[in-house]
Amino acid sequence: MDDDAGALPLKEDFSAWYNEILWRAEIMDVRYPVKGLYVWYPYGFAIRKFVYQRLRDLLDRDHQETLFPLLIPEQEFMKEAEHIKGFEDEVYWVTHGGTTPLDVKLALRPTSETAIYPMYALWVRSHADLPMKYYQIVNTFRYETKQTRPLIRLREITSFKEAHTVHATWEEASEQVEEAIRLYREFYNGLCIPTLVSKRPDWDKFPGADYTIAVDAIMPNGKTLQIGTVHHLADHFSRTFNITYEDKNGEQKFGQQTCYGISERSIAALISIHGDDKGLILPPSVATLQVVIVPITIGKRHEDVMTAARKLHTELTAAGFRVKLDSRDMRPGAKYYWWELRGVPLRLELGPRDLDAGKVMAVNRIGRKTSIDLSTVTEDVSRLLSEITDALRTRAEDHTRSHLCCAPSLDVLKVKLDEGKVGVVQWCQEKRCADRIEEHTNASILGTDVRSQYVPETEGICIGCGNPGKPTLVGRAY
Ligand code: A5A
Repeated sequence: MDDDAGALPLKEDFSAWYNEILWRAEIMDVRYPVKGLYVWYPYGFAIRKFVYQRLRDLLDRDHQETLFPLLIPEQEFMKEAEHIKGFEDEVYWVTHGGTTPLDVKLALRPTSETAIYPMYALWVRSHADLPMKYYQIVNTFRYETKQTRPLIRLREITSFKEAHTVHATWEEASEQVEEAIRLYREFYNGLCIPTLVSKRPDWDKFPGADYTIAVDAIMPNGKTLQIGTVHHLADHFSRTFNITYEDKNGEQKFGQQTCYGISERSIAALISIHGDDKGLILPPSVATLQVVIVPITIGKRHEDVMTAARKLHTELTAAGFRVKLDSRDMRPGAKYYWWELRGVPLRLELGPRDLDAGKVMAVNRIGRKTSIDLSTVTEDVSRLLSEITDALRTRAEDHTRSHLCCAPSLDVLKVKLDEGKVGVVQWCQEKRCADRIEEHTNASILGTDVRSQYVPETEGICIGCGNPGKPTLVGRAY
């Protein structure tokens, strides 16, 4: 990478910072010549690998991974009326094989309900097959018309995790919705990303769903990013695709379904929430490298120091850490800068004086220095890495807490949103009032039934009409 590109924009100028960090830290290259399609650099792809491994580990507890085709025949795609309405403007169509027009147009999946459910109709037979919980991690295509942004709004979503479950009853499906929310919370807690969980208003639910619960994060500029959604599909798709099972009494019943998805927006949130003016800060759990060793070699002590550094590298690698020994011929200061930009949580500086004292200097990515004993280095590194995790989590929680603001009126809400806050207001659930709130503030109703430790359960009157309201999140969303 170009090392002479000048200083990184300050994180205060979030949009500029975000665009720069993506290429400087080698996460995404945005120069691919198709709008909304971006390329993963190996360094960024390694972050993706660790993030998605955590997601897989969580799902694999009681889901099974599978893989369905990318292409969906038009007649399947067009079966569920609400679903079509929601997606028809966003679908890419394959119309030719070579120069021959296809008899049946094929959709590039924008999501996979209509690819998966015709097969579920064949697979689900009896109550003994239920619950069925499968997921896949695939690319999906959406012809987005809002401004595209790397990792945030893509036309090819490269890392779309979608789970699709079938249950015997509506209640069991709704319990699965709760389970999926617990799972997503655990996932994001592992990434030190605080979440706001709420029920989307009816007009904003997934096309074809009974209801949608969304997970949002507050980005550094106060905008919200939807980083996951869980949908109760009831029997809307099972009726269309004829997914039936024989119950215990020998009767045919329609399955009750859920689906839930997460994309590389999880990585956009990870980068944005933790980074600082110097660059990325990666939580150790998903850091491409957790520790970098920088040898400080002067004159005739060069070999001594290098030998000790190699030994340290071997020892930490054997203990299971992701470690790099940076032995490039560069000034130590330039190496510090390089690895700070790339978010490595812990740097070990080893010089002749440290070596003589049996020590190594540990500097964490948030600026804390401690001299640790070479004899206890694995325990100390492990402790220092968990300290960073705790510090990142606390910092992100403080950010979330300080960006949530109760607003007792439309005018106060507008002021708070303009200051980059997310509003907690009372709303009566009527569309009429929602329109008023959204128009007055140029923001969106994110959801009600807010489940968040950061949002108190208050009662009050709707800021639109004065009738009884429910706590509701209002934000400027990506
Ligand atoms: N089948 C269900 C799971 C589904 O498609 N749900 S969804 O449309 O809400 O998408 C799931 C998640 O993918 C969203 O919550 C959002 O975090 C992410 N997502 C949606 N469109 C995206 C896009 N164009 N670019 C990046 N991520 C996107």
